[in-house]
Amino acid sequence: MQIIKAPYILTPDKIIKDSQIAFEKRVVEIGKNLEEKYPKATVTEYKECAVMPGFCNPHLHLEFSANRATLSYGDFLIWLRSVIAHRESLVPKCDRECLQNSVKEIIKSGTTTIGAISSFGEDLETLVRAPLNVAYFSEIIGSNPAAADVLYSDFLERFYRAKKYESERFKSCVAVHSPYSVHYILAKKALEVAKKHDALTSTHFMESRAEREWLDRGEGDFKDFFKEFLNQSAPANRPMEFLQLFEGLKTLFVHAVWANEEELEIISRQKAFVIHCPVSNRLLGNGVLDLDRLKRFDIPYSLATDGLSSNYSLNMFEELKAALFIHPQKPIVPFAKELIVKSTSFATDMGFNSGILKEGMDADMQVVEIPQDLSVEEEIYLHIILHTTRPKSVYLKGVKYE
Ligand code: MCF
Ligand code: FE
Repeated sequence: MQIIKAPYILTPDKIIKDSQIAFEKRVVEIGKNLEEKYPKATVTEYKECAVMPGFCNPHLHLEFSANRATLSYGDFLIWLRSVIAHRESLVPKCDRECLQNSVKEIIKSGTTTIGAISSFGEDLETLVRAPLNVAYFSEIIGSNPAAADVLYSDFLERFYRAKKYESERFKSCVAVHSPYSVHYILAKKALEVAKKHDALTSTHFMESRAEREWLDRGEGDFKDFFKEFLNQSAPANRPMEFLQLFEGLKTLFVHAVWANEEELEIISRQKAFVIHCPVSNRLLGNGVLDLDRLKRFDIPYSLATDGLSSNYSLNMFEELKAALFIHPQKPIVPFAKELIVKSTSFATDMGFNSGILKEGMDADMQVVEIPQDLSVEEEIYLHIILHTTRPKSVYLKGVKYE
């Protein structure tokens, strides 16, 4: 048994002052005078700190972690063309050591749960061995029906290979890349596999203006792209039919910046989630997600970094800062709290016993420093976002990460 004493414990939505948390692999109790109750426990006191759950980063692409400045930013199609031009050299450049360093950086920056989109299965061993919670999304992609059988069997092989490693902290999940890049039948078959295994699903949905124009009218920047690369003249899906494929599943719709009201209605009815990646959206020229519109449709959202293919960092503190500044109309104090609450407790929404500090939940926690001069208690969430670049310590299932 261990006990941490700290001036603040954020559960995350409640602020508990001058208290203690007793834990083994799981949280045993939060309260005062726990040392007397558990005299054999090892006690650590953190002065001027807050204990809170680790972050959940539900959408990243670890295999693209070698990118710093290879890929072009500013416009979605320019970026996509640069991915295609460099993919074959960029992905192998992130070898085992690069993957492990990325995971280390993710944990050191306070993240204890991730949703990893795996395009090739190269990151499987690293993520199976890593000590954090992983929703491992094997990705299916391909709009050419002639290649569908090969792509589907390759997807199945990766999904079932990951399935062998399932545990309470590792789940094999399904990612359908997007409505413009996956043939309807291929998407349908992959999602039937997800249904059969009750697996979480994820898809990039309505990320760019180009995607909107192409799927609605077969026009825009994607028109030349599909002609050039795939000799394809019509979109692979109608957005509403694509969305209906996710009926009965638990889905993370990533980006959704350009989703229309009809589509949000379906996402809401499916009790699905929207994953907001503000830095990625900015770098790829995709605009800003309207969070108030999501609220009107009663759609829950959470924050993610996306991969280093469209971000300079996998640190959630950076993403939270960006979110604060990219939504200037949001009242900053309650919005800062909303950002911290969502990006920690989302681990629970993803089906892990993590993301909230209470009895019985896994002790996946981070300890962050609190400015000594904090005068208004409710502003603690804002000051954590503003003043933290890295937590002081991170605990995974009760074990301190060194
Ligand atoms: O989320 C970003 C932007 N949107 C789409 N895809 C990706 C992102 N970051 C990496 N990707 C991957 C995706 O998984 O890049 C490839 C796919 O394998 C793009 S399609 C050639
Ligand atoms: Fe992505």
